[in-house]
Amino acid sequence: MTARRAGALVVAAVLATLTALLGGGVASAHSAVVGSNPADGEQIDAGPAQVSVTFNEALQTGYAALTVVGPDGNLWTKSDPVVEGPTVSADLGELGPAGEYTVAYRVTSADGHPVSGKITFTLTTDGNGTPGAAADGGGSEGDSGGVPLWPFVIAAVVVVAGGLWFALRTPRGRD
Ligand SMILES: [Cu+2]
Repeated sequence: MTARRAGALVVAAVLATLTALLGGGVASAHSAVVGSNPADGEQIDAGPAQVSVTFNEALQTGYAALTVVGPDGNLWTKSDPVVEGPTVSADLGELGPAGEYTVAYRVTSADGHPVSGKITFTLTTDGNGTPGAAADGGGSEGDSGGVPLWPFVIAAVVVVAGGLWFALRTPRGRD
């Protein structure tokens, strides 16, 4: 009887914690992307002088990253990223082989949280640009940016399962 009650309390506490964690992750006001050049999914026949991603509010200037990786696996941005107001940009210029290019960005929101993501565009005509280094050698990991949530979720699920087991294993009909 007390064992079952303790188990129920554990389940309730863990559910409350999980709700707070998930709610906090979803409801916060990170800066959001409102546009880019090239636009996501755009088909272009030549690379623009600069690649840029624009957010809904001014960004913090620290820890920005912006890379363009081509279908050849090489880095095509020609400068470090520059943050100006709501926009992060980098020099691009003439591109190389036709195909899909991936723009990966990582910036620091006005609220201090990192925001990262990817945009792709397609180059329809081969260019004569010179690529940079191979992308997978550089420091641009394809991570999701924010604090990973899944370890907390897995831990919480394990604890909930344990609490349920604890609650349900109490012999019935012996109150
Ligand atoms: Cu935030």
